[in-house]
Amino acid sequence: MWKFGSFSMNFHVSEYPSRPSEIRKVLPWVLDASQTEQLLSQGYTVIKNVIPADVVKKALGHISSARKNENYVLRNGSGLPSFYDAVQEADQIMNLMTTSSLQRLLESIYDSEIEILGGAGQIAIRPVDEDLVKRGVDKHKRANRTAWHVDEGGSGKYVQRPADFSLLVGVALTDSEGDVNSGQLNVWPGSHVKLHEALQEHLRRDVEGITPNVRFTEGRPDIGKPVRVCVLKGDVVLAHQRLGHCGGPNVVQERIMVYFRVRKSGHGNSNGVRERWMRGDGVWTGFDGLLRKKAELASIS
Ligand SMILES: O=C(O)CCC(=O)C(=O)O
Repeated sequence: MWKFGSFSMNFHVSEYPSRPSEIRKVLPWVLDASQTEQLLSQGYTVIKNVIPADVVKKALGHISSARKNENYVLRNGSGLPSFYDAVQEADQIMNLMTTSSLQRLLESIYDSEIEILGGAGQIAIRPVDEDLVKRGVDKHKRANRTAWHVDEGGSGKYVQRPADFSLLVGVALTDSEGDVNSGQLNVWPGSHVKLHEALQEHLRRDVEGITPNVRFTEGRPDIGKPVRVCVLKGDVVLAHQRLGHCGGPNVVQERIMVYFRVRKSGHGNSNGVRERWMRGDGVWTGFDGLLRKKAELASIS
């Protein structure tokens, strides 16, 4: 019994924690076996419920104010908003990474400190495509087999800079579930390996380094059928930089994601991941924590 003045209280103290399921709830910064396997083999995975609801709410409030104040420009072609740097670098956006367990989860994947390109998250809004709705297209139709892209390095050239980051990290601020097109990120499972090899082959053939860039924009190969990545607000999707992906059509309700482009600390150094990828090292070069987890899983199976 603990006493203070006239106030007294009983404390019950367990000898040791007895509910293992609670442990997973407070340790969400470690990928489980199936997430590890999916990330390695398919190039992407989803982690449920990573970002606390109040952090999501503050980010949404910040985005809503930025829209009211027109702190963005409309991108040529798509007409989608590109927010000013100050909006995307703001605490309400960066807190998605730093005040959740996300940063620690990423550090555990690389077994290293991480860097976030631009020190910012890209606010990606996909409104309902009213034209598609009016045309009454098949709401379930998958994206075209060659509609994918991979994100470029800072200069837009893979020849000198094969990629400035290694993981695309998408934080869902709205729900987009099910097999109806609701603006989900579309990904081509397994394409990270094929596209890494295709890029290496292209670079090997281009011995004089005269190709101005290797963007895979023209004549993109058919890399199969995409899948829609279904998420609820607060969930996170991780996708390897080489994974073919695209923003999917939306016939449901406005979809908002924040994308961080993340790399292992030292990625751009002379012997960093970027240079090792250039030399032909494998697509998981630098993902030391993930590779260790893979070895651990292999040793117990
Ligand atoms: O989900 C989206 O809005 C598109 C994401 C994408 O393709 C990208 O950021 O490269």
